[in-house]
Amino acid sequence: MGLTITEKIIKEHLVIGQLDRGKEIGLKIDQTLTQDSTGTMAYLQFEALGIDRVKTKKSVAYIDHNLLQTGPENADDHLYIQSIAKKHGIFFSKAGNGICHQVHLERFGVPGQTLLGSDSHTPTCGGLGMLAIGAGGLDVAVAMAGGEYYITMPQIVKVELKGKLNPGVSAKDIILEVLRRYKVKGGLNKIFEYTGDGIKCLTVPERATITNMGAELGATTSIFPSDEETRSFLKAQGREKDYIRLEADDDAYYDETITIDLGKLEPLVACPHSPDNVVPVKSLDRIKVNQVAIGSCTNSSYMDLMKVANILEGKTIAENVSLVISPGSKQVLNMLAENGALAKLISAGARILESACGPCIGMGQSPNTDGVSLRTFNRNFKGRSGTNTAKVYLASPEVAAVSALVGYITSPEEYVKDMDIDMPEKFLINDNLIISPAEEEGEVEIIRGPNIKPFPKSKALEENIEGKVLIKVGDDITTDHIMPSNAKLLPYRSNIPYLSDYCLVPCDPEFPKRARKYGGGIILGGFNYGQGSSREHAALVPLYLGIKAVIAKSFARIHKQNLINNGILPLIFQNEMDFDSIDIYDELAIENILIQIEEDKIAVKNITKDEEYTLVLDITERQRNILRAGGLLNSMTKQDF
Ligand code: MIC
Ligand code: SF4
Repeated sequence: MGLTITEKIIKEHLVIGQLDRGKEIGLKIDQTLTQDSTGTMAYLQFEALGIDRVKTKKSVAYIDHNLLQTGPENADDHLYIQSIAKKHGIFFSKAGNGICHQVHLERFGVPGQTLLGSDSHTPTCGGLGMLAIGAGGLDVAVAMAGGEYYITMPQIVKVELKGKLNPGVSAKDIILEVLRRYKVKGGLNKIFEYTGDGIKCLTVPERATITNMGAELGATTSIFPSDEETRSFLKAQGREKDYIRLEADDDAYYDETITIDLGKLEPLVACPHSPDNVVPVKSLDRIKVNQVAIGSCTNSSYMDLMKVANILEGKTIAENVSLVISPGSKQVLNMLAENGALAKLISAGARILESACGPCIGMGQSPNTDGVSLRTFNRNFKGRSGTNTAKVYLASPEVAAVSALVGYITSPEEYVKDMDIDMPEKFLINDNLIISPAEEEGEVEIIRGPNIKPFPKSKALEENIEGKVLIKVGDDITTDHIMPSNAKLLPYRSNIPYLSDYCLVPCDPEFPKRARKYGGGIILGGFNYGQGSSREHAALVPLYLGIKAVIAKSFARIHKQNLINNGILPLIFQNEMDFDSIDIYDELAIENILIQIEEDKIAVKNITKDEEYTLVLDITERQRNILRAGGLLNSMTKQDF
């Protein structure tokens, strides 16, 4: 039988295991990326591994998230990352060069290779045929040190795109349609492979919009073939030598197939507060917008912003709207500046922000109280914008630009007839903000600011686990709930003690105090606990607060691994109804865990209620060993590399 694109890449990179669906496999990683909000921690962990030079083909450290400098913390952390990069063989993309995923797509991604990034939107590079996966910082540190990365051999979903998009309908609507069908939990342990005649009309940046936001499905990743479109993109980026052709065999086996008729698709919007809450724009009833934000790693490419410039040309944004635009990279901003499109944006009333994540992660531009913000981003979780009462809608750049003019969320078809923006034959290439590593590691001194505090280390698994249930939360709790991020907190990503005062506060402001009072305990969660970001802080901070186990109905992929890497047990209910029997403050006990961990089933006693439940520890032998040792770092020795 033939192979899918995913299987072809996995076969080439398989170090451990086989192409058997559902079984654990270890992959060799060719490239890594980090960004500054997860990077400081990832490099502290890399240092703890004691490796001199990275062993990957290419590793890049980006500065793109923590760019508001309201105190010295962010600038200090950036200097730390820059010096680490120089010393250990990592390319360094300075602040101002752009969002990691956009820049990686433009300058580094290679079809057929593997990429591991300490950011959940790493799958962006799937748009050019790369197997690109998001992970916790420690997993990325291990990959930089030459260790393999483990995933469950996923099921492969074929997404067949047919026909051609109508004017005003774009790549964003394709991924919103997939989210409408699969929801935020539907992609767990799946890879979405795009194919069909419809992909021919999608440029690489448009494909990247789709693979980027595939992260919201909870999928392992998403991928497109590498074809003539990919070749033209790489050629226009001066990198044609990186091109290889890569497509699925005709007789490849897929676990599921879905078809999307592009001609029938209409402009869609994800309503508050989840990216899968998708409806047609036309079904909304004149929703007045206060803010329109265009940018983020999903929709800030040259073509996206050229469309926006064309829509805004010669017009003025509505009186009630604040329009902010953050171009994805220096390349994009530079090209818009040179061809005059930037002037069109400015003249229409746009507020131009630097090339960075910005409002997407609450780094400024929080909407007004109860405000409606329409964004081209990928996440609209409650509070993520920095305003708890804000209502955030997600849509394409076309919808955003037209709505900024009209003042209401508006379907763009009639405003954007014949607006095909061609991909340039040559992008403007100037890599002067990418700093190469030093030839010799000895030459470089590491700069450590006072904000960098040691990270917590877990201890080997104890005989018995006892603790109170410190919080009970519902379904789809995101890492933004567990470890919120905003302009005030992001500067402390290298300071776990400081962050610990904010853990799970959006769910219950008393949680950190309670965790301290009882010297730690247990978290109780619903389905899809830990969805969203890859931030390891959502495990490191609970570890610091003494959390020994999280019991949930199910876990999101990256967060589950982050818990294991930090020695916290991720347990699921065998019988979901047991969730209802347990209350906050109940005292739970798991006895003889060192013996119980040999099996999948774990018995837990509710001492308060005198009940017993069966929990499931759905992990591999390798993960069991990590838990026994008290986390990944404890379980590794130099021989592992
Ligand atoms: C996000 O979009 O939530 C982030 C900020 O990029 C995170 C990484 C982080 O928390 O630092 C992600 O998606 O992994
Ligand atoms: Fe940055 Fe937003 Fe993309 Fe995360 S989702 S990498 S915060 S632009």
